[in-house]
Amino acid sequence: MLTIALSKGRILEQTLPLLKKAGLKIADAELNSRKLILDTNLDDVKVIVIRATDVPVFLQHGAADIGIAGKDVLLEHGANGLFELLDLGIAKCKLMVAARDEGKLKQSTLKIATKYVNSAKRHFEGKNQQIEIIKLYGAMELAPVVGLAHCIVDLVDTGNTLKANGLVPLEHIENISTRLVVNAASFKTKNVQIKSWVQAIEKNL
Ligand code: PRT
Ligand code: MG
Repeated sequence: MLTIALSKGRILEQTLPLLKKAGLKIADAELNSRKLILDTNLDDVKVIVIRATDVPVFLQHGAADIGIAGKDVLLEHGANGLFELLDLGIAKCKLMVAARDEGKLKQSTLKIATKYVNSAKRHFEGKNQQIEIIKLYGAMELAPVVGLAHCIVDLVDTGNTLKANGLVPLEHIENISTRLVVNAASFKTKNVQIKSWVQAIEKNL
């Protein structure tokens, strides 16, 4: 049995067609049900659809063999004991520092609102900048506007959300896309099965 953990939300929508091309189909009735473990057209493959941030956790504990998640989530989690096998090239964006203007970054202690605490720390430690992190779970763009933080670290795609809130992208941290990762132990014990899936997906990218 092979268990594949998918990130729900925007990544899921773009992942399903890739799986379908590789021969793995999930019926709409399954997707629209409230079931957490979904049957597929293959007896030996099941799919779980969970929050993106939970995907590396399930994999690390061996509760799933293959996972699909954003590089942002994997970087933030650390992804120890996981192998990244494929870049699916979907849900692309950039992890960036943004503020109302460049001057806002010139602080002895820079206040940063973000859900990417570890990635933000790594970025600013590399620049020897003293920081204070304010952990948020969403609507990061609001923080500089209401004076909660000097800047944010967040994902940027078109830049429209920043613009709509009077913010500008200032520093690039990482290019982000969706990755296929595997649990290292599964990769040993289910090597043939995993490799054939990875090749089937890769062939159709
Ligand atoms: O709801 P939950 O908290 O579980 O997660 P979520 O809302 O973050 O999930 P979802 O479905 O939005 O998917 C998130 C994943 O998609 C991320 O982990 C990335 O890997 C990927 N991704 C790609 C993005 C974006 N592009 C993106 N633009 N995730 C979020 N955004 C947001 C960004 O945070 C900002 O608010 O879109 C806004 C910016 O978009 P632009 O186009 O206005 O710049
Ligand atoms: Mg969401």
